Amino acid sequence: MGEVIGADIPVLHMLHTCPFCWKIRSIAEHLDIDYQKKQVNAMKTKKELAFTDGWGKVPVWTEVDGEIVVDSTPIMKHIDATYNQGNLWASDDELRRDQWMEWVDTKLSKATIPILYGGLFSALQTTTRVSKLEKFGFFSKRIYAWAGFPIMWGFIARSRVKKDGRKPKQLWHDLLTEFTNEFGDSHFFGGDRPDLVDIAAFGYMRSISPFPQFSQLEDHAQGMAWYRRIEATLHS
Ligand SMILES: N[C@@H](CCC(=O)N[C@@H](CS)C(=O)NCC(=O)O)C(=O)O
Repeated sequence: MGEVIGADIPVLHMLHTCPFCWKIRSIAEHLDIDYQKKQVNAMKTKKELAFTDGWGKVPVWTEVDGEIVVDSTPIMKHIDATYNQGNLWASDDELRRDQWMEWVDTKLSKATIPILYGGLFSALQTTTRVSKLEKFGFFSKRIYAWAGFPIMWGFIARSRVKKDGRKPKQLWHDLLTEFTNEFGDSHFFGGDRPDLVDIAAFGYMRSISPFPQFSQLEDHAQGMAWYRRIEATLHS
């Protein structure tokens, strides 16, 4: 979309409930970056993101000079390098950082769908909430909330749950335990301060926060203590 070129602050094309977009919103709030959010129509992502040359997914970050950056982790690294001298990505132990970044992007990203859509009631509750939070046309909003989508998502989520063998809540609790145990007594994965791995992990977890299922994560004491510490660093 040509309209974003020439904006005087960077633009984030996003969906409100997209976990990858919450990573970008979180790093931008952590670094206190002034940017504009453009919520795309959930039924027309390909069309509204035609300017990305076939990428077609959110998040998309567009700089003031028109530079377009896609894919959430590369966008986070770009933002850190451009606005923060790369301090969040810098590490004394790059192997550990890279392994855990990969862990976050595979394990945590895959855990979001089962908790939101893993049961039929959950799927219905989630799609109804999504239809309120996202931009849709009048009719597609209703179709999205009540027709095929809960069933389709429920089906995808249930096959993931079945494959994993654990209940979605247990999966999240195990992942939060594994992640927070990795840095033991430190406040963050990054040590005294959150680094890019912390903020990416936080972004995935935060994407559950608009939904009632978040309460299932709130009783993981160690995970929530870490989550609240990161939340306290955000400028919103
Ligand atoms: N690897 C990408 C994944 C982005 C992604 O899958 N975004 C979804 C929304 S949560 C999307 O835009 N899907 C639209 C589509 O695939 O058509 C990232 O980390 O940014």
